[in-house]
Amino acid sequence: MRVKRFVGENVTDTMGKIKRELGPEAVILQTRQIKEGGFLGFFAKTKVEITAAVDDKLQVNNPPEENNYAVKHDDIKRAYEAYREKEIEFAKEKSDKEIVPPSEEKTTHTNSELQEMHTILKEIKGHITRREEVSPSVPEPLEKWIKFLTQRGVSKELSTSIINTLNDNLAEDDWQNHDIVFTSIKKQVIMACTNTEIIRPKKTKALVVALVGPTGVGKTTTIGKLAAGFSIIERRKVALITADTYRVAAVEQLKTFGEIIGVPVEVVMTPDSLQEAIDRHRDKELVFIDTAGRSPHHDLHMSELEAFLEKGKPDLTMLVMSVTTNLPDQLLVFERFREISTHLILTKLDESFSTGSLLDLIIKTNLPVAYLTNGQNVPDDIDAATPEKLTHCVIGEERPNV
Ligand SMILES: Nc1nc2c(ncn2[C@@H]2O[C@H](COP(=O)(O)OP(=O)(O)OP(=O)(O)O)[C@@H](O)[C@H]2O)c(=O)[nH]1
Ligand SMILES: [Mg+2]
Repeated sequence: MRVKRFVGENVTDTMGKIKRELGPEAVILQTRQIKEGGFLGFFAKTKVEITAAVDDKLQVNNPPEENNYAVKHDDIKRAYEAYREKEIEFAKEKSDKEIVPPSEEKTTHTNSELQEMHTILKEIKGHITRREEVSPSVPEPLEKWIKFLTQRGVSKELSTSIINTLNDNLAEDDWQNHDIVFTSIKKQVIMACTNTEIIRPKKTKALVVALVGPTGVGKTTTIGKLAAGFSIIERRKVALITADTYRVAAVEQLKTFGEIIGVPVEVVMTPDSLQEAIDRHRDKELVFIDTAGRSPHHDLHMSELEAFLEKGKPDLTMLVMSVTTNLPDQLLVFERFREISTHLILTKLDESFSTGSLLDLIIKTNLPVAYLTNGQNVPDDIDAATPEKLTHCVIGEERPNV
């Protein structure tokens, strides 16, 4: 293994040097900004220092053949990994230093939480009573299909309603025919999942897209995937603005990531500066706004977010939700974000075995689903949402043995 430190005016420059000297297999170990030159601390120039390493057996002395893409796929992955490492380091430092908030806020917070839970419980109870009163019973041969759907994560209420609808349209002779029943369920699910819509940038006007949602659901990672995909694969002019002022230490690394994929990154602290930053990027085709994760229980944080969005006026505001969150919590989140959300992005599909609850979520929110993410790898682990992919998540691809 050969490790070497490179210094340059900017990241693109320095990455170029690394590639020329160590070849495309070089791994970035660390990226940081340093001050060089100057006198008594004044007039020093900011430079970029990158420490890179290469396995001696892999080192290529000849420069790699240039392909159409200025940036290699692995560069994006490595740059984003470096950003994430920095962010995790920062989060750890922050939590080590964290002081417990004064008890007053804590009590209010818990009270409002309890109140919301109480309301939801009441709603659920009312629902169950109503269902017991009016729901027609399902014929015995079809009951196992309700079990199949609930095991996939679809709520009992929705599973029963799907099988009841199917019962209305199916001849009694077909109840035992698993292929016919499964195809019929699939048809219903596809129909419920038709509302999908991806981002379609225009050449003539910058499309401003904000990602919002609770903490840790994958907003920043998804923006990384989208920004890399649109700028490198689709060759679109992209800018990234982050309004997440809680991660000051990670911002430099995010900028580094942006530089590598050729996307400017701006950090804004106030709603006014968000508006100015968007105006500066009117020449782009796509402007992504990353926002800080917001707990739906925290009114002050929600109002801050709303203030940013009022000034930024994004064309699309995508509510990011993880499928690993349980349905009642997802619905609580949706209630808090519904006024500002235009689309849904569903994340962490790779982490859940019962993704059927997304059908409940899609039906209840009635928002178009834009993307599905299925892993931590930037830029690969993202798919445009389609009715077929959503259906696959809900009921699987193969007919089950019920
Ligand atoms: N398994 C899996 N992990 C993911 C996915 N998307 C994001 N993650 C991981 O989830 C964690 C949080 O991701 P972030 O992108 O920082 O989430 P965020 O919503 O920006 O978080 P905050 O800014 O703190 O609100 C990271 O470890 C990501 O790698 C996904 O589709 N699948
Ligand atoms: Mg984030």
